[in-house]
Amino acid sequence: MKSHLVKGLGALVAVAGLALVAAAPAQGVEVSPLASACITSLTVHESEDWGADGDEPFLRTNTGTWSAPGSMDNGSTAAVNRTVDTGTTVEAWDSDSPDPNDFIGSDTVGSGGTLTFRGDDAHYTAAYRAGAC
Ligand SMILES: [Ca+2]
Ligand SMILES: [Ca+2]
Ligand SMILES: [Ca+2]
Repeated sequence: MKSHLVKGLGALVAVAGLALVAAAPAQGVEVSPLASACITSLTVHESEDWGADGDEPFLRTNTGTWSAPGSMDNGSTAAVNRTVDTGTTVEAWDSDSPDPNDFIGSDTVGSGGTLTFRGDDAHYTAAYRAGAC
């Protein structure tokens, strides 16, 4: 009888230990400095290209590259919906061919708001909010 009780306690401790191990990563995510943000949209206020179609914007982020679905002229907004890490840098570019792509600017992801890219006489902004997309 006693040995059964000891075995039972041992199993209980083992289960509790597993539960603690399983819970630890979830707590780690909550306090992680690498919080997520969601870039929701990109707006081209002033394009870099002079052509009638405007620019072919793309964003380089720490989670990969997002490309606009097509050309974007002044005043045009496209949905982005890309999750990035807070504190990382996002670069905006205009894709060109055959001449090299143009760097429009870079901005750092904070806790929510607007990323601003101003360079090469162009002006883009990207809206973002806290939390993953
Ligand atoms: Ca260009
Ligand atoms: Ca272009
Ligand atoms: Ca160019």
